[in-house]
Amino acid sequence: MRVSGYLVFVALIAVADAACAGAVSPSKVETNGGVLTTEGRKEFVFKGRVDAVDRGAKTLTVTNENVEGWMPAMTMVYKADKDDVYAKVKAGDRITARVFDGIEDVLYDVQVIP
Ligand SMILES: [Cu+2]
Repeated sequence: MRVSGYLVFVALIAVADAACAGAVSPSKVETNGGVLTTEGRKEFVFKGRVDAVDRGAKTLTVTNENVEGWMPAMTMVYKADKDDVYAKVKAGDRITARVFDGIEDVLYDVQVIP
């Protein structure tokens, strides 16, 4: 059990790295299953512009500003922590969100900037 759990963890990190490098496929990171939790992780403020919303795949393509210590400015595919985000956010919106160290492709508490 310990070994298989570790392998799952490594696989998830590999997927996150691929997403950060610009891969366009949606992340497989499972945040609701307790595999990657935000507990104890350093939090950062994320700001960006939504380029596309895929309501079927449940992903957001966002061009983010540099987040010092988390991720440089880039355009990549993110998942939201809650499904209602895909209905309320549209291309062109500017957003803020909370993001966490070691979870590089999930946006938490997404807010549209009025
Ligand atoms: Cu990235």
